[in-house]
Amino acid sequence: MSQGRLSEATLTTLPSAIARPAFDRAATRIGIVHLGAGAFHRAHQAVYFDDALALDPDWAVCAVSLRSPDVRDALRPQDGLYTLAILGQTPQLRVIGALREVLCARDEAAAVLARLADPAVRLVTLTVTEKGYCLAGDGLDLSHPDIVHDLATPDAPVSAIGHVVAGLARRRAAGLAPYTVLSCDNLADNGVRLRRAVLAFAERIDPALAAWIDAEVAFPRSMVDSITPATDDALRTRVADALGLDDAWPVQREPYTQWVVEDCFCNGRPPLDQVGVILSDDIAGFDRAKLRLLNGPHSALAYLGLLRGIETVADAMRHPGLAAFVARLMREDIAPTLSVPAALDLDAYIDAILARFRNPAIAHRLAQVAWDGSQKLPVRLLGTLRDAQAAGRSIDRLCLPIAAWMHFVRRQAQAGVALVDPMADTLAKIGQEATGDAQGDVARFLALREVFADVAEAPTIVDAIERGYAALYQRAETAIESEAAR
Ligand code: CS2
Repeated sequence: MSQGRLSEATLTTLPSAIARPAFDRAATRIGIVHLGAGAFHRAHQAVYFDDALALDPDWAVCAVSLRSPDVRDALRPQDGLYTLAILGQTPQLRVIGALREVLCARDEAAAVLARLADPAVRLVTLTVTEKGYCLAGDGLDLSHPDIVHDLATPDAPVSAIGHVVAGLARRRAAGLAPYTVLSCDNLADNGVRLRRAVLAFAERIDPALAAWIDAEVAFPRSMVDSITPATDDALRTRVADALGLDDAWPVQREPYTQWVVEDCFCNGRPPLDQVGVILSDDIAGFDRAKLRLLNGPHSALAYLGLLRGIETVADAMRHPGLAAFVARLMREDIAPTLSVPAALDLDAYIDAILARFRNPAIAHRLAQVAWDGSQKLPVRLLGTLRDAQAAGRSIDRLCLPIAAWMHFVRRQAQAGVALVDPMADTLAKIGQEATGDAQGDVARFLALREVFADVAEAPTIVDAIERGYAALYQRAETAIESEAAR
């Protein structure tokens, strides 16, 4: 890389085809702290905030990584600027200017806490992934090491929950209004769960603070959607060529993007309704439909596709057996479990998701979707499975991706490949001990109550997973195709 670097100073040299911030960055104020400065935030919420800043300068973003300094180190020399590649039929590049500050909490703790206590900050948003909420079942996992740490030293938090509470405690002590806390992660009822976790934490360090949070702080629910493959060298090169400048960490996503937010904020909000966000009083139907119909099938494609040696979502959709399987899974097994808002046309929604999965312009790695299976399966597939079983419908197709996850874990463990999963050590042990005997192997996985809860107590489900596991063990191809054709 020998050319110049993207920054405020080089912004004016960009070719005219590259869109750039439509507002005066210097005139903006930081009004949002975002926890979890990963690619999804930068390709999704930050883009809506970038649009909103053209209408109201009060909502620039301070993006915080809780642990890794990588985003801070990449973006600070670029004054927070980075490129978004929107990859559809006609690719588009756009430089995003919404991030005015990028911090790493691990080594800039005081700056993060000061920002959370800044009266100009009125909104805290989060993308910390499922595991970042430190939940066990429906509530806060009080035995989680990060929570144990933060309860012992609430002024020096490491977890997202600890940060949210530490900031609120400072504001209350200073007589300031609180901020709204907005979860943007793929969890059903994300705001409700976050609120419960925050209150449980606050209750243990200061019941009066908990009562204040309970009365004053809003935790809207939200549904976020845009397929965002991890940044790779191909993207870095494409961006550098088009900009004539290096960008240490561009991000990419598909053209489709959706954000539905419950309209309850306790301290003002950006003009989200004017930049394409759907504000609604009842978003429960939207988030369930998205989790079950997009994320569930995504995970199914990941585990079944990886067993077949396929690398990307689009390639999995080119495999006739897998494509047919996933379409039937969506239409016949998942859709009937949903009660959706009148505004949502389920057939059209399913067609659109299948078309998005087929998008040949993005290389979305199945291995990326496969991360954190222990956290994703419960919210994406197990609820559907329980509902289908309770309604007396067939559950065989729904059990096949679950069996495929077990095989995926077994294969990685036996090949000595580390899993990306907060339960990696436990899973590796189960995977190594697996012998191929369906009953024994499946029983060891189902004993993970944190993942499967009461599923192991439903004999028909156990039986269907065992049959799926045995069929996949013998021949993945035949198992997928016969389920697709049933
Ligand atoms: C994917 C999601 O990686 C995954 O697990 O299922 O990140 C998915 O691409 C997004 O939720 C789409 O909105």
